[in-house]
Amino acid sequence: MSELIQAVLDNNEKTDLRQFLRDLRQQEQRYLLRNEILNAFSAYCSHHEKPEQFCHGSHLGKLIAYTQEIILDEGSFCFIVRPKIASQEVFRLSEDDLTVDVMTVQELLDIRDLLVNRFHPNEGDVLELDFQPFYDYSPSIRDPKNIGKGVQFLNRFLSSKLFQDPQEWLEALFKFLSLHRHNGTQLLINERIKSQGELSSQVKKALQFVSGRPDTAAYETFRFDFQSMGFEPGWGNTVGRVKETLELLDELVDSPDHQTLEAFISRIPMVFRVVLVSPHGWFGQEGVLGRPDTGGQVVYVLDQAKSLEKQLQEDLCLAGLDVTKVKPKVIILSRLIPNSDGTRCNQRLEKVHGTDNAWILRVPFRDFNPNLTQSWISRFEIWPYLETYAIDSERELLAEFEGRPDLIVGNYSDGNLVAFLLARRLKVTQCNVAHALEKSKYLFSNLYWQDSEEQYHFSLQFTADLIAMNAANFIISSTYQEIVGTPDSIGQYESYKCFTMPELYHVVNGVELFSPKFNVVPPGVNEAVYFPYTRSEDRLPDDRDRLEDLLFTLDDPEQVYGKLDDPSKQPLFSMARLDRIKNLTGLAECFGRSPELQERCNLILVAGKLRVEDTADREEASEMEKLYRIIDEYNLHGKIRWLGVRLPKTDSGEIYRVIADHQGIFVQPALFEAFGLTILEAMISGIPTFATQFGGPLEIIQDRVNGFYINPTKLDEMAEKILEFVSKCEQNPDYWQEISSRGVERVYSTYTWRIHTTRLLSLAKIYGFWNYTSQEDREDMLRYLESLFYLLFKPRAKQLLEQHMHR
Ligand code: UDP
Ligand code: LCN
Repeated sequence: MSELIQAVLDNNEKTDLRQFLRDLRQQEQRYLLRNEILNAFSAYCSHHEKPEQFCHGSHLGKLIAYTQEIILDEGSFCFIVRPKIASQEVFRLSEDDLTVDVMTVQELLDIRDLLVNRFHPNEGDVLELDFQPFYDYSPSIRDPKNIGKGVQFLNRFLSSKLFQDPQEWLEALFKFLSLHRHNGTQLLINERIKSQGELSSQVKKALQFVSGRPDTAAYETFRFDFQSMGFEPGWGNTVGRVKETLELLDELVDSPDHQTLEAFISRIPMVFRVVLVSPHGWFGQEGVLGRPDTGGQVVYVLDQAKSLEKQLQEDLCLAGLDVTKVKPKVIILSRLIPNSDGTRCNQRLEKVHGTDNAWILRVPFRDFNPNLTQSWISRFEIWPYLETYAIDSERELLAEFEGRPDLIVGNYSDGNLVAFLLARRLKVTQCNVAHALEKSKYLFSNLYWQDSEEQYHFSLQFTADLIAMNAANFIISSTYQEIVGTPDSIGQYESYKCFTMPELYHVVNGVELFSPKFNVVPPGVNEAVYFPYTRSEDRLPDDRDRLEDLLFTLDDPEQVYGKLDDPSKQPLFSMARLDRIKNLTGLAECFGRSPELQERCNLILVAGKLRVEDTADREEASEMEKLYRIIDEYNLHGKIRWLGVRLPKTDSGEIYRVIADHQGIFVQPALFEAFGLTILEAMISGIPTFATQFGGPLEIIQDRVNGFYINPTKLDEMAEKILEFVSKCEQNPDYWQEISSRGVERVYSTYTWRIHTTRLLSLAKIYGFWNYTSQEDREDMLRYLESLFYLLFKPRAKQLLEQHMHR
């Protein structure tokens, strides 16, 4: 990048640069973000009548395109440039003579502090957090396009180790295989095989033994012969399967390669008991969705639990274990809320519908202040309760499982912190799922953290995030951009790389984005509930009629606000919680500003609640007020229906299909959406979907192929794009159908729970093996993280608890 700035200076563009900087000085703003920089540059180009070629093709144009931030300091400008994904360069450009100096991360963080008047050099340095040295022990990916494909990389790395140093690595593999037991029963190999050398020769013998038998013969028929050779259950349920597994091991010993390694490790029966940690919010199977803090994460975890149990049963059965005896178990660990507001959140144990052995286990927060801890607590406030919650949960989990779990998956910042505490105590593989990292959701949340601390407590949340993401053995993200963003915008994890929490700490290296711990494993959608509207044989006509009435005609002020003048117009539909970021109000405004759209469509919103007095959540209340204001301001009466209902699961599936029956359109207008399950639900139901271009939808949808992107910050452009579709459908009646079918195809081919859990279990096993072989290398990082937990997080959490005690 220094070459690019050099090129600007060397190529007669100096005057433009100087003039552009002078224009920036005229502005009041001292901190410009990418959008503002692009707008300022485009204003510069038009003001000076610059040709198009200059705006985008000049060296200056390119430099501007890569610049994420500009900070105006006294006498100089600080440019934060992102020349490629996951990399950042910072330099200072002096105003007088345009000299360029590269800045260190420390200087950058200081200047950010200075900008908000929180820089105090005379009081000594602020605490600096740097996790990089711990990653120096482990292998790292080189090419940013391979970020998020950690396991492929790790398999290559491990298989090359097996190749280069077979003695050490085969010995490790042998010891690892000898470890596996379930409920006291030895699996895979017994004490008759005493070394790696013996294992290799016994594998060849066993292969000879099975090779004369029919592939379909059951494992039980030769179990005892196998045992006398040193082999225990776990190799396969039939001769064919046992043969394949032994061949994989034989090949791994002789000529290791990454595919064989992955295939072999993925077959080892080493996961029987899984914990999915999701403490905050209302976690239940009915009547919880659409409440504050309870959205996609609950849907995700419940569906994942069901699919995991099924996959575990299938895998263990294929491995030759008797699943009626070796019953895999999945526990969703959540919070017990005594004042449960009509939900089952006050029940300790609840079976997950449609499973044999998946449960919701609810553990209460300790009763520090019954006024608070007996009821729902916002995810922003729960930090003080998590350590004791982890201690209590450990006891309950050990009792429920009658042993330790094999895998702990954390969800969201709080669940990941609890997963860290549990995994550390129980010595179990830890996996993290972020769902949404708040840091990038709230603009300047770190720089101005002190101003919003009372409401959001980001100092606790971001510290918890840093601890948990660094501690995790592996992280699954729903999209690539969740990790490292796009060429234009930084990723959610990337935003933890380097940032300041003024007067608290500076993070100079918050997480290694090139670490193989990152893996993209998107979620799926519950195919029993959400399926194409064309599958009429699976739809209940009564439900359809009832929901049709609810959506378009029912006159019940308790549930619905608004009556449609013409219910036959094409419905624009959206369903979300009334969070500011979900931006349902933006969609209403977009609709309000477009008379053409109002002429051709109705707007139908499912948004949980109708009345401000029914919510304790500040954001929800203010969004409701805003929505009422917009309806009045644009006089949308007769054109909009706002359903204040929380739909049971089956209804939420059918509601999308009814919208599809009406050739409707689904719009997801969020200002940012980490992933967006409603998009999968709408697409699989067959509704052409318009979704925000900020976040996960950018990867789910391929624009104009199986859906459309919208920019929710440009309301008129958004209305135009929807109108263009509506007009195209009017001209070509097949167009709606084409997009509808391609949306359905997209979900079935790429976003199913089966793909997700197969991948997740394979990762759990490979990272379990990697964890086993690299445990010592991780210990110093874990000790550092523990120090942060006890010395930084815990005292702050205690302060918050004291505040709570006085409420
Ligand atoms: N949902 C619902 N009723 C509502 C609002 C949302 O059933 O009133 C469901 C919706 O069908 C989806 C989930 O909640 O399954 C929302 O997930 P998404 O990932 O779209 O967003 P999140 O709420 O997690 O931010
Ligand atoms: C949280 C979000 O904000 C959504 O974008 C995701 O779809 C959901 O969690 C499930 O991961």
